[in-house]
Amino acid sequence: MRASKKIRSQESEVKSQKSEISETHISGAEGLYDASEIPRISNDYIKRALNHSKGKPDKIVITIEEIKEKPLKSPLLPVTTIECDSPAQAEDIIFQKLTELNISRKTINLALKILKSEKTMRGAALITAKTGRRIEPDRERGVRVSRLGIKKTDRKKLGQLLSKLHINNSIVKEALILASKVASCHDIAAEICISDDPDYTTGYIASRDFGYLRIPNIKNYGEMNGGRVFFIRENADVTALINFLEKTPVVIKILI
Ligand code: WAQ
Ligand code: MG
Repeated sequence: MRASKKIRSQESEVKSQKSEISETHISGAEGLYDASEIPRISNDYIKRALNHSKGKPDKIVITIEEIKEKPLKSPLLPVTTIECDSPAQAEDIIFQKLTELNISRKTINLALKILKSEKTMRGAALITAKTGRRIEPDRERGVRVSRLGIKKTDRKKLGQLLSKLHINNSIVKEALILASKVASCHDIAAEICISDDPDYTTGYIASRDFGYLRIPNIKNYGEMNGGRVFFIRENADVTALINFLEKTPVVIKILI
C-alpha cells in the first residue's frame, strides 16, 4: 500500500512565480499473505492510510501480486530496548554501537543528516559503511524493502513474545520483520531507523551482531523527519542487493 498527497511548493526564485506540484509520501506497508487474507489485509491497509498522523492522503495505491517462488527463511532478530532519555543520548548510543561494527563516523554523520532532513523518502538510503558513499539509484525514493512476512503460527508466537515486552503492536511487528529481512543480507552491516510519524519517537538500530536495539526518544515528539539508512559493505554487488531487498520473498522464522 502506498498513500500520498499532492503538495504545491512555491518555487524559491522570485522571478518565476510558478508553483510546483509534488507528491509527498504519507504511509506505506507491504507483506506476504495467503490469498484468503487479501480482503482483510487490504481493508486494514486502507484504514491505516486514511487515519495517519502525517495527514489525509489524496491517493492510495494497493498492489497485489502473486508470488510464485518459494520464500527464503530468515531468523527473527532478538529484541532489546535500551534506556535513552533524549535525542542527544540516542546519538551517543548510535555512534558507540555502529563504530563497533567498523562503520565510520563520517558515514554515521551522513546517515543522521539524511534522517534529520525535512524531505522524507519513501524507502531507505544506502550508504557504504566505510567511505560514506550514497549508492541508491533514486535518492528521492530510496529502496523499498518488500516481499517479507511471517507465517500464521509464527505470527502468533511473535505476538506472545512482544506481549511479554509490552510492545505487541503492528508498528513494532512490521519494523522487526523488516529489520530481520534486511539483517539477513550479508552485504548489509547494519540499519538505522527513525519513524517519520510525528507521534512515534522510538527508533532502532539493527544488525546480525547486536540484534534489534530499540532506542526511545530518538527524536522529539512532533517532528516530521525520519527514514531508514542501510550501511553497505564497500564491495557489495548493489544491483543484486537491491533486487534481494525489493524482490526476493523472505519469511521470518521464530526459532524458539
Ligand atoms: N523499505 C525501506 N524503507 C522503508 C520501508 C520499507 N518497506 N518502510 C518505511 N521505510 C522508510 C521510509 O523512509 C519511511 O519514511 C521511514 O522508513 C519510516 O517509516 O520497535 O514506523 O513506517 O518501537 O514511519 C520503528 C519501530 C517504527 C521502533 C518505524 O517507520 C520500535 C516506522 P515508518
Ligand atoms: Mg511513517
